Amino acid sequence: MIWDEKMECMSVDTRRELQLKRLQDTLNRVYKLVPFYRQAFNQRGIKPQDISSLEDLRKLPFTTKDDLRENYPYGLFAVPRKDLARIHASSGTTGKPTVVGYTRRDLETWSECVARLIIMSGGTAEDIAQVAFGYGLFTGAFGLHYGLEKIGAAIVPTSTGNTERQIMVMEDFGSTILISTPSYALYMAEVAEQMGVDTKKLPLRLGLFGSEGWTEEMRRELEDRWHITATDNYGLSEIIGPGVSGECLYKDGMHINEDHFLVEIIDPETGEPLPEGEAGEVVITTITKEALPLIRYRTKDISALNLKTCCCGRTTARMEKIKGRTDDMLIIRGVNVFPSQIESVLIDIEGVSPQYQLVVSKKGYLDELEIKVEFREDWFTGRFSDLEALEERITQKLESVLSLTAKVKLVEPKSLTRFEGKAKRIVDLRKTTGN
Ligand code: DLL
Repeated sequence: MIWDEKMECMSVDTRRELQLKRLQDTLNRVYKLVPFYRQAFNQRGIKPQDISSLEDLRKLPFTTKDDLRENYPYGLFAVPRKDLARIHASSGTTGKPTVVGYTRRDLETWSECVARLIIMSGGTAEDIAQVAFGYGLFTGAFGLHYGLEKIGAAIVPTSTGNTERQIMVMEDFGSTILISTPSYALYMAEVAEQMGVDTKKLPLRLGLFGSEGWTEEMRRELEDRWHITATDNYGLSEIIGPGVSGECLYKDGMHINEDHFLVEIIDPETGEPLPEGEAGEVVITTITKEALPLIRYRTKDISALNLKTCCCGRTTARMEKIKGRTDDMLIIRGVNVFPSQIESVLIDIEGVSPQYQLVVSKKGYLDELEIKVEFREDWFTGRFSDLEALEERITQKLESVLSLTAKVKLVEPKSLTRFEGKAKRIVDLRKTTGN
């Protein structure tokens, strides 16, 4: 099923006309209403009317997270306070959060965008959807909540945490959709197994996972453990929250809601746009947002575009699963590696569980990586030599697939920290180990 056939399946040319019109409207608004943008455009000698094609987008300046921080909390808003209907924020690991605002119409746009992605992953009005994202300033829970409401599904707003209770609710209420981060879904599966719940017997049939990176291997793991179909969806608070893009059941890239967001892929070093298929940094321009329109926002997420029409009939461009973030890339002895590449290798090795932690430290001038990974309980025979052999196998596989030299340390099942929201798999000791 398609939620908004007109917008999701329109011809590419018609969509481009609509996008250009909406882009021009947005530029006029920000130029008039947001001093930050007026100044940034003036500095480059650009007036909104100079943008006469979508290709002209590249003439516009980027917006970064630092710009939002420097204008904390409301400096980039384009509406008066009285027109705000909601304020959310993204937590951020240090300092102040990034504050984002919505008008009534923005909330309506948000619901529509999320409704589309729920329908495209196979959700229906008959479903009972358990929302195990944290309700609060985080956009994940409310965003999915509104989309579910829009399509008429029944919502079970469990929020995060109290995992045994989550499982009990899932079993007793008969949840058919689980909504969470992939890492929390994995933890929940472990707890369900511990509680003796047979996941095969549950009515759960669909998992809508997002908000953090996860690999195809992790998808397989979650689908096997829960006996569900798992789809990916992407978004970020600054742009709207969840609802920027999502997978249909072909699971071949995430359909972008292109009538609301223009997505470019750029070379993060030079800032130049990259052609279809090439991986680079995702840059997003909002073209319908009222409260917080953003021009060429640099997300730091790495993906590539696919402009071909999908087998599902939607004509919207798709973005590949996020490969990592520009600020998450590790450089270990000259080898560039994303945590997702390490995850792909680990999960595929027999005896290894998908629970891992990457510890980065500094020895002299070199970065060193230690990979702590749990072995599987059902694999371990009790022989120490088996553990040594497995460590050796992992080390070799990482070398042969990624040319990565890392110290591998197998740890006991359930010994690493579990996560209820976004997983924190990298422990960076470099700041504390000198140099
Ligand atoms: O995580 C919005 C969201 C909520 C998306 C629920 C999907 C589902 P923030 O907390 O602002 O917003 O974090 C945004 O999370 O820049 C990515 O680095 C990462 N991220 C979000 N979705 C995905 C995904 C929400 N599907 C940041 N795959 C983004 C990989 C993702 N990373």
